[in-house]
Amino acid sequence: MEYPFIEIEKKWQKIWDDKKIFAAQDQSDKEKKYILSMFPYPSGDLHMGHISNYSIGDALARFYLQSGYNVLQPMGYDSFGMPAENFAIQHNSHPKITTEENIAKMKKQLTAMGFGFDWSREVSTCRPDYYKWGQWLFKRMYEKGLIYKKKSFVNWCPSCATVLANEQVEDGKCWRCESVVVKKELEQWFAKITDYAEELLDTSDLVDWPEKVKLMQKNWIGRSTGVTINFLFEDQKLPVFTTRPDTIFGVTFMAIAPEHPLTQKFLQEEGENSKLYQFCQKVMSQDNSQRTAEDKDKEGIFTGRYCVNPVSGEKVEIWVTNYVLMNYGTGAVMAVPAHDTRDFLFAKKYNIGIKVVVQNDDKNLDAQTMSEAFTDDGTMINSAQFDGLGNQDCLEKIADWIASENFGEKSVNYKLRDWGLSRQRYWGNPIPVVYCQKCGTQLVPDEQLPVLLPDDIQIGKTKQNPLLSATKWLKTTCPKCGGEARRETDTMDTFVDSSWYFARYCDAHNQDAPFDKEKAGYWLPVDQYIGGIEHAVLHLLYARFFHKFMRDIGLTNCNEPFSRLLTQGMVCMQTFRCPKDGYIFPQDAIVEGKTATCALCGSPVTIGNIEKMSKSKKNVVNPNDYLQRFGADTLRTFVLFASPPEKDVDWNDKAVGGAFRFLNRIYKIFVKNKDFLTKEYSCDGEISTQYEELRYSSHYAVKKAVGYIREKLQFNTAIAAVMEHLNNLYSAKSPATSAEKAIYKEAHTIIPKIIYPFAPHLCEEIWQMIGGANLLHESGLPTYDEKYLVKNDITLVIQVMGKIRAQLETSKNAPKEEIIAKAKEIDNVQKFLAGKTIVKEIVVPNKLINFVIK
Ligand code: ANZ
Ligand code: ZN
Repeated sequence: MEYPFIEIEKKWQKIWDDKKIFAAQDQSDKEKKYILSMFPYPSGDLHMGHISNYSIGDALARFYLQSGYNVLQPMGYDSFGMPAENFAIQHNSHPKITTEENIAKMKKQLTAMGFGFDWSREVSTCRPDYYKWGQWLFKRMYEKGLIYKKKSFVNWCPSCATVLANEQVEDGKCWRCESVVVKKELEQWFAKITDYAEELLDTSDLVDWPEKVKLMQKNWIGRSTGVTINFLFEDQKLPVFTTRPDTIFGVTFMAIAPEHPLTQKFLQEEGENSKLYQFCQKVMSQDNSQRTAEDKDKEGIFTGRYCVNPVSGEKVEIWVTNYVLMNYGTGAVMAVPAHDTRDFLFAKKYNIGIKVVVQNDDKNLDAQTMSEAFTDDGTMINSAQFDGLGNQDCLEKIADWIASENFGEKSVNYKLRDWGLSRQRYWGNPIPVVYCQKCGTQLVPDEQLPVLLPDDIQIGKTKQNPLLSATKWLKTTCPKCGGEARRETDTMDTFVDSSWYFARYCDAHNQDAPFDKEKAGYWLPVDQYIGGIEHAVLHLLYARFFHKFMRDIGLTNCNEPFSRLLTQGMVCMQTFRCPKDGYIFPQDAIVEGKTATCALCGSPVTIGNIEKMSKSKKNVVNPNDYLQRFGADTLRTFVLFASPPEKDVDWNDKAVGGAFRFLNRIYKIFVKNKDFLTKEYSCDGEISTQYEELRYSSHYAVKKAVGYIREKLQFNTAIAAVMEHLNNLYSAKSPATSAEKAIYKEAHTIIPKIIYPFAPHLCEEIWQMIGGANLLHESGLPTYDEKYLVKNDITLVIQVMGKIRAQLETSKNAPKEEIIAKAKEIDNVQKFLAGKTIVKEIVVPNKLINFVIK
């Protein structure tokens, strides 16, 4: 018989909902806990990644509810964005309609999983009551000089027909569709995240973030300290950024980017038929990662022009090269082939001079014969007054000297670029700006917010932004002169929407502000944030930036939005590949031992790796199927039991069945002992050893489970502890005395209390079955007593051939072999055993040992 999970789960979901047990109180005497899982993009179907993410979040939220906290666990939808627009185009519908449909579908599934969200705070980023405040924040940023518009070369994905942020380009490809990204010069809106670079580097308030994520952010921000040195071209300054001022006397050429203003000037002088022009065109069509890759050919062209090294007074050739990027430093590099690998390769290729200025202390370098750049430390040579010093010492010395001589100044550079947040797509938050012929760029006044996204548009007809053809919407009036004006048609990157949603949850229906300061002050920061590692540098960096900005305009008062972060592992599964059919679904692979055949064509199939579930590899399972077969509690218990939350989960049907059987066994023993469990028992009477063991088992399970959840978020260990305890419970004999009955009952009641965060429906059901007062979260965490975790000592009688010879004090749980060995060592026992052979030991547990000898 299977336990009736369908009825049980429906029943308790309704009770929780009716009693509003997940409604968080904005004011409370209890301590607060804000548990947040990253909100989903509403695709319409929950996938296993969501199930795992939200099972972790809900287990924690329920655990803290049980522990007596005022818990906030909200949910919403990241509902603007290109996928929604594309989905609507495919389904010949409108994103507004399809998005709301998908949200309804997903909410149903989230509810069916029994996740305890405070739905009264639901936010959906595509609804005007939310995006109004995104526009409002955009304006505040603009007023603070943190938003600006500039013409620049941007990453353009031809297939998505939009601009991408640097963070959204991976290996030169679009993070979403993997098309090769090209450069396009466009007027773009930017947010000055670089103003916060220094603060974002400080991770001291990120109490419990994975080191890996902190490091990824640090590398992404990429702080370099060095010197900006002003080379001279005619009477203009040509600044370069270098981290190696100690090599200033070794400069043999100047390398500048094709996009550099000086290059642009040369191009104007030489015209479109020049070699320089052709070279620049070619390089500019390559993406940055291609241009800088170590293994890519260094290419360049001599401009025929020279500049002057301000320090040495030497004349150096100016080259335009592919490996210098415009968007780092100053877009110009003082090239030192002797000590920089890229410069060395370039100089060798184009026969440019090499000058050693840092001598290798182990083996003298010769500029003529050296086969690679010397990038280690050594002694300064050919460097005027610095000769003979260690080059490390000279980093600081030369920097100081350069500054004092006015050749340049010390400077700091970041890899981090300002965040380009214009998107040329329809389904996003309109940028609250209008353009007036007379007054130029004007912000839409606060009273007119939100700028509503028009509904009556034609999408999917052309690749251009549909807003460009929304003629009625486009035409507006200038807030300053009242004359005719045109609306901005760019919409905001959806990462803007997700950069502050965690704060909106604190006060989701506020009509006068993004959220109330006091409410946000109470709830923020998020105590535990849970989501995928893929957001390590995108969302998590943007959100930290926004949060700090909101703090600076007085909306929040803490420094960081998320004090703890858990990046959950991925749900993985075996892949199968058929030579004819490509990847095939696991159910189409007939596995026998270590080989498999394709059920579709009979070919031998390659059993692949266990990999992240993905549609393209066909190794996906649909949570709905499992929900119907086993119920939500099994699904939740399985994903949490399979591995610690930050590790990958290997999906495996057998193990899911195992989780189901475990829950069934719990249910069965409660049904069987229901009548017994509703009565009360006193502590009178004897307690047998077996019952002492059972009591130990209960208290041990509680200690272990609660400890592991609270300190390490290791739900798997907690579940394993209960599995072990359940076995002990099943093997206990019927209780004889009242005291034993009390122990037997306790051994049952701790189970729903421990398992509640994982399988809440089943636990409420059995709790109610045995007359538990209240709902489980109100009944508190299970408790244990250290006293019962100390194993009692016992006294054994030691006999030799049936005659008492000694007594032995020992722990009753000590292994048999150990006890026998100790007994043999007792003097009065040894005496009788000496010179004899032990035939056997007769052991009466906890009572005696009798040695039979010959
Ligand atoms: C001279 C030099 C000599 C350099 C030497 C290195 C070694 P990080 O550490 O990443 O900040 N550089 C500066 N701007 C650049 C740009 N726009 N594109 C490509 N390369 C650029 O790197 C700083 C170093 O990268 C700078 O120090 C500069 O080369 C180069 F033996 O200057 B160095
Ligand atoms: Zn105007």
